[in-house]
Amino acid sequence: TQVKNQLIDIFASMGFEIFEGAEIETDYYNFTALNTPQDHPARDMQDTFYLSPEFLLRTQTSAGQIHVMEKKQPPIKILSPGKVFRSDSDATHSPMFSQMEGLVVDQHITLCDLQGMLDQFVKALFSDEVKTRLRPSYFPFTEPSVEVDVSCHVCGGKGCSVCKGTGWIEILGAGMVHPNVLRMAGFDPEKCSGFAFGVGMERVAMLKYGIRDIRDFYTNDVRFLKTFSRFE
Ligand code: 2NM
Repeated sequence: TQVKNQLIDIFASMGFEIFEGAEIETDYYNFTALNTPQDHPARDMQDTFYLSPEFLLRTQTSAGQIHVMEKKQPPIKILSPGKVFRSDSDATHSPMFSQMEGLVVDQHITLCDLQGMLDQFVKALFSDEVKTRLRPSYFPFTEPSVEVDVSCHVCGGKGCSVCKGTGWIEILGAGMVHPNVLRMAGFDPEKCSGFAFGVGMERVAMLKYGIRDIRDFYTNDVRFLKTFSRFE
């Protein structure tokens, strides 16, 4: 909750509006409208909790952002925090976790806008000394897609156990909204463009506070919870 509130504060100060969608979505909004075709591995029953052939537990909060794009005209600048569900479980993966996705759609939005905003974001989250690095990646709903690293906030980039000697830590995924996604939402990709990003909130909390096991967030061990009590 503390990390969620901090993330909301940072993005609200940049002018993002909060939109929390529904946890139950349709296959169309969670996958098809996000340019994830029927035979894509992300649709596999092993990853997704289906409630029926049509309904499922959303695997990403962007499902709700499609509803916003269908109802609103650009400029759109929204932030979607909330629970998401994936059939995956170990020390760094939980079948229920919290994601926060951001979406900006307007005329003349570029990858530079994304990079500049991400720079501001990580400086506000960690410290003014922290840098970002974009690596090419793949998501069905963005083109180009990038993975975003931050310089290690523990060693300053020299290399330590937290960054496994590399000086960099992966923090989020992002990219330019795919023209197919814009088109399906009713926009003309010749007239507008957008960027989007998604960050795992538990992952951010684990990095900031050195938490090693994501399951600690849901076990309700009072000794763990008390570490974060602030009596505010
Ligand atoms: C990510 C990475 C890249 C994303 C895309 C959209 C939408 F709605 F515009 F299609 N929202 N969020 C997105 C893009 C999410 O998460 C790792």
